[in-house]
Amino acid sequence: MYRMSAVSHREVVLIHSSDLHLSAESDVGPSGPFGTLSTLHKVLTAATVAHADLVVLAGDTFDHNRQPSEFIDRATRTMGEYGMQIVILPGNHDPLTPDSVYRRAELTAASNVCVLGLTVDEVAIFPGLGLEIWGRAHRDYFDMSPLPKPPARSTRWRLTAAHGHYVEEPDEPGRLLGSWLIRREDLAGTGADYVALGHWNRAARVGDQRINAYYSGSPDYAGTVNLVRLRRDGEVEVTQAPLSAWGARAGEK
Ligand SMILES: [Mn+2]
Repeated sequence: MYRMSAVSHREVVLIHSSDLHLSAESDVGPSGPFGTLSTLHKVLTAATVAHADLVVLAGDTFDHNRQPSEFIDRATRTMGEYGMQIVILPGNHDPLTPDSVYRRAELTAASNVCVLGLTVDEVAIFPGLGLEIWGRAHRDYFDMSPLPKPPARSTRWRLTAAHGHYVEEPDEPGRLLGSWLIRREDLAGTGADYVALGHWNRAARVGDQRINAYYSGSPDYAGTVNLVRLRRDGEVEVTQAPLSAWGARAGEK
């Protein structure tokens, strides 16, 4: 039985981003469709500015799993430098295959980085925040359901992370819908206080009024991250926060 501790009654601040598509290629030429390490710096600087307790990266943090070890090390080091809790959901570009970037990284050594499906099972629990994050990692490149039936909630706040494609009208006959589908009822079924979605480049709220389900969009495309306040009174406040310029923190490299 979970007992709420006094600390769980303070406001919890989250930054939600996704689809950074970090790739070593981008550091040696025009960045093209890929994110650079500066994208990661910008997201984590925005989290620092917002005094975020936690950062959720809802999939496709890396563009593909064939990153050189040196690049993975630099990204991992960057995540370690910022210090706040970072929860990563592997997406369809960076799934937990045997050669996954996450299996090759020294991520478990960085205590502030949690990879759903790897360093924990499907739920990461943060007792000090009265919060848990449930999410199903992509484990290969095949279709899967990003939002199956969730386990029972064990903390005051329940967040869900999912990487897939939201479809408003799923039953149109003959329409090709693609993979990793998320439907309105899947969102409502999570019963979460906030659903952090990834896979779309643009930021958007989806589903209906029963649930706070948002795509953050890719930071390079949207120019923003989602700032989520889990307020003491139980309300959930979602806004888009601009990316801060990389280097806003003194001495940042
Ligand atoms: Mn994706």
